[in-house]
Amino acid sequence: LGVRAVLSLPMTLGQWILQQERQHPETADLAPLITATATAGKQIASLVARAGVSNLTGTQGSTNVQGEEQKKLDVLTNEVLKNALRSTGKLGVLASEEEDEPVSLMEEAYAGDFIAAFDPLDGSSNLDAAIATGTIFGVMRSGEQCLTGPDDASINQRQMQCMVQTLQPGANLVAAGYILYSSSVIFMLSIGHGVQGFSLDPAIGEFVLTHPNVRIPTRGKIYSFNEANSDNWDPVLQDYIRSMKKRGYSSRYIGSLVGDVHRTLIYGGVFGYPADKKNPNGKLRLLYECAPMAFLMEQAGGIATTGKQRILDIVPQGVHQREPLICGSSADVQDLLTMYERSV
Ligand code: AFP
Ligand code: FBP
Repeated sequence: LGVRAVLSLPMTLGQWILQQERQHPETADLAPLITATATAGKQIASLVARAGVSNLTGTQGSTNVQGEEQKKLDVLTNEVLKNALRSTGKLGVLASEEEDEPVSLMEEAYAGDFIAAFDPLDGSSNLDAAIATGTIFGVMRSGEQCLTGPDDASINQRQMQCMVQTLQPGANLVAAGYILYSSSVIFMLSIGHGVQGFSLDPAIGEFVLTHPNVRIPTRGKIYSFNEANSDNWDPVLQDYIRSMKKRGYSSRYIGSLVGDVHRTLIYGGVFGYPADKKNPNGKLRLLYECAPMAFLMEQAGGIATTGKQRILDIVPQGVHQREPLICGSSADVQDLLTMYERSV
């Protein structure tokens, strides 16, 4: 490469973080968490790419608290991400799809007051067929009382306070994103100032800024729902999808949230995992699936709703609570919201 070509290479994630520290000093303390997430993402990308070779496909023989069979890589990637995040010294509590309860780090000397919620390997049921998977995460701040409870407060009381603080609405997120493991490894991130996308450059082993200031198209041409559930949807949603078909929309559905949301962010359109008669709250988990995706969607100019309520306004009652999610291009999602308004 000539000197000019080298100088025109995209900015690395590390350089971008330094730039953000100057432009938005209030976000500076997020830097270790973002760096640790990116490092864990590289490790997970390598594990996913080598899953077949390293005998890491298949199940672990255990189930998570939601009764789902855990894949070997669900368990392994949970450890990778947990270790990376706790080593920053910035976390007070972490909540994961693969942990029954939030894990308090307050007893550790090296802990901070951020809360992270994540799904280490979303879409893992696709893994054995080498289909796209992803990591999803959200970061919130905890209140000061987590660290500085009354002098006579026992460590258990403080831990309990921290657990309760995990149950914050998505509107309180200070950072959220996902890492997509597909034909490229892509890290989509927002720290509340738009959405930036970084691709892993295998030549240098770094994430580089390939999608600056992502804006979702106002309208797309694709809808993405599991139509096998459509007989159990409400009539308004059934009408909405019928109207999309009439208007020439195409259907795309991977069954891997990160892949389906990423395509929706880039091409526009609408992704949904709605409520249905069998699953009145849909399937996706609020804290570590719906809320981070909703944060990214809104930061990119899109909408994320249950159909009745803005996702980011929902105050979780439980760590693994499920909510319907419909998100994507503002005009496409607004069409559905208008149909719901007219139906009452
Ligand atoms: P797995 O992690 O078990 O593969 O579940 C993935 C997921 O939670 C999400 O990524 C998909 O959007 C959704 O499930 C797909 O669910 P259906 O199979 O019901 O369409
Ligand atoms: P592209 O290469 O244009 O994406 O087309 C892909 C394809 O030929 C097949 O890989 C795929 O199964 C099919 O088109 C999808 O077609 P449709 O858009 O009609 O669902």
